[in-house]
Order: sequence, then structure tokens, then C-alpha cells
Amino acid sequence: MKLSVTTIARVAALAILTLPLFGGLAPVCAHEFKVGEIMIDHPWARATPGRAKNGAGFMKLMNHGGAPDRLMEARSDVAERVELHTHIHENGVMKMRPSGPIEVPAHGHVMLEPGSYHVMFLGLTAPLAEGTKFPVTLVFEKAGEVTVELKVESVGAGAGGMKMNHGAGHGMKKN
Ligand SMILES: [Cu+2]
Repeated sequence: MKLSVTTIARVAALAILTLPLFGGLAPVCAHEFKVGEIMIDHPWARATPGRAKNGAGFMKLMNHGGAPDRLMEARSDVAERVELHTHIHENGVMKMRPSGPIEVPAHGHVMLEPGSYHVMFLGLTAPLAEGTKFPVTLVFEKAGEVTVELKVESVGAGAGGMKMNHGAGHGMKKN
């Protein structure tokens, strides 16, 4: 079979045209999870220093659906208890408290990030070591359950210039 220059050009053009299609099938970022209409982008946790009892996890929750959904709970073996938390300002002091279900707006997103919503790990069974990963199961009201891997990043990761002793104060009040 003879391949004319035109044929080769066509094949090449086709390859170039279809490339983005295949690229589109694979997640842009490998650290991304999906369940139903919900996409979980870059779930991560802060590394915890030696004797810290508590840790926190963060991620971006995106909702591609036309109806709001809610993150109802999170589960993990890394801690005795896992809670959904938020931060509130009280007399100029930032405090954490259970947030209840976290709403993910229709065609929108919500950030779980330092200083805001987070997944709280209370009573860590082992320190969260930088560079490791651990599974956390997220339960959404509509989309259902999905297990994601949290990447453990440095102790100061994502602080955004805000100084906060995350985790301190919890055990004292609750136990
Ligand atoms: Cu907390």
C-alpha cells in the first residue's frame, strides 16, 4: 500500500485533532476523584508533628450537577473520630467547631481549606507523615460514598500567611 503525502497529512491531522479528546478523558490533575456529579480535587492533609493528637484534611469539592449536594460525613481509620469542622470568629479569636453537613452548590464549588471548612481527625492513631497518603471515605447526600486519598503535605502547607495552631484546643475541650 502506498501512502500518498495527502494521506499522511490527513492521518497526522487526525492524530492532532483527536489528541485533545483523549487528553480530555484522563484527569488533568491525577489527584482528582469523582462520584456522581461531585468532583474532589486535590485532597490533602497537613503533616502532624510528633505527639499531635489531631490533624486536618482539605480539598476542593466541585458540583457539576444542577442540584446542590451535601457532604454529610467523612470516615477514616487514621483517627478515632472524624468530624466536619469550620472556623468561627469569637471575640477576635478563631475557633473550630463542628460544621454539620457542608453544602456543595449546584454548578459550583466549596473549598475545604485552612481557616475554613476542614475534615478533622481527632485522636490520630499515628502521626500524619509528609509524603504519605491515606484513604478517607466521603459520604455525600445525593452522590453517595467515595474513598479518596489524602496527600500529606508539610506542616505549614497552605497556611496562606495565617498563623493558626490547628488542632490545639480540641482535645482539651472535648475529652
Ligand atoms: Cu477542626
